[in-house]
Amino acid sequence: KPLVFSGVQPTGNLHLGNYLGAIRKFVALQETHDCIYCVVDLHSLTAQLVHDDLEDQTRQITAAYLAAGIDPAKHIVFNQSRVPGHAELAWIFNCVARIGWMSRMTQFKDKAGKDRENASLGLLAYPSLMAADILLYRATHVPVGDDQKQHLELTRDIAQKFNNDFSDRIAARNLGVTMQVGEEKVQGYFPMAEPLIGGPATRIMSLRDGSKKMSKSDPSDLSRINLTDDADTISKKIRKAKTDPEALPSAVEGLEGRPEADNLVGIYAGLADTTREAVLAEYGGQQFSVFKPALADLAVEKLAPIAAEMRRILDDRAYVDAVLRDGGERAGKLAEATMKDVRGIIGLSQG
Ligand code: AQP
Repeated sequence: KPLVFSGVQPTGNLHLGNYLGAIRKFVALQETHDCIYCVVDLHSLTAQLVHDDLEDQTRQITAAYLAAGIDPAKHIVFNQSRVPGHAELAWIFNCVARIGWMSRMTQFKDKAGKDRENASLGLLAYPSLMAADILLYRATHVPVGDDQKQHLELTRDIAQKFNNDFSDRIAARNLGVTMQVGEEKVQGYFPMAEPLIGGPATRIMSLRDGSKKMSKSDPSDLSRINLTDDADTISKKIRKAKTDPEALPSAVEGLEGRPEADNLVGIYAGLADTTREAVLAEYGGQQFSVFKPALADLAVEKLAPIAAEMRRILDDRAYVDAVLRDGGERAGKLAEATMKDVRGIIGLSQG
């Protein structure tokens, strides 16, 4: 089976964007793939070093994975810092990647803002750690939201440079696998991991501003629906969501130039597991005064059971910790096999 890896940072309340863009896809992929789902706690240090409750946030994300339907017995669920190979491989990738590659990343530019000199070095190197997360397991498929597409391209660049720079040593140790890169068949140690970005909800936008991504770090809580919001809060946030005065169009082309309307239709389609076309076939011509309550009902119907299950799981902290410990042990074995190969390929003395 192809191997899937993905992760979520323990940096605050999970929101509908994280759920529709990532976690719901994680759940679906379990049927057809071997999956490793990580709570990337080392990544969360890049933007904020000191957290009051990093362990609890890590448990929260773990509970969300489990409540959404990820099976930790069939697949692997763990937190990144338990497996030292992530940091070790990231260091090696820091020496493979070029500073220019990193400083061109839009996420770095957005998060570092104007005061780049004061951003952490970790924020600049974030994509290198992400490449290490994926390639430590030689994962081939990575379900993510659209915002991570550029980082996945960089992961492929890092894999390709490593494969090229060490091609003779990989071949000498017989560690290469043949893979298709574009038109060409090439040999390499690390696979060219593919992003899995698809469906109607790859980039959920803020409810207050259709040009900004829904984000954990937006200061306005009204901008996002948190997975833990209760029914009244969800309804209120959807009622207050920014829209334009027009009725919904009857075809998707009519959503062009209407980012807020497009976003709400996309959210409905994502939650109902259908397409924008199907949503507009039902609601085209209707006012937001009709569509918004229907969307709120759907969001509550889909999210309330997950929130309730998260609360139930979080009541048993020992269970959540045991899931992470067990997942960490299993991930650690896979990671160590890769690191042994990598140390050998590079020539790091292990004798
Ligand atoms: N708005 C979104 N729409 C669709 N997918 C999204 N993701 C995040 N926001 C959206 C996807 O969720 C996964 C986990 O994200 P993360 O927590 O690792 O990092 P992030 O992208 O930085 O999340 P946030 O919420 O936007 O946090 P901040 O505020 O810190 O920037 C990823 O697959 C991501 O694509």
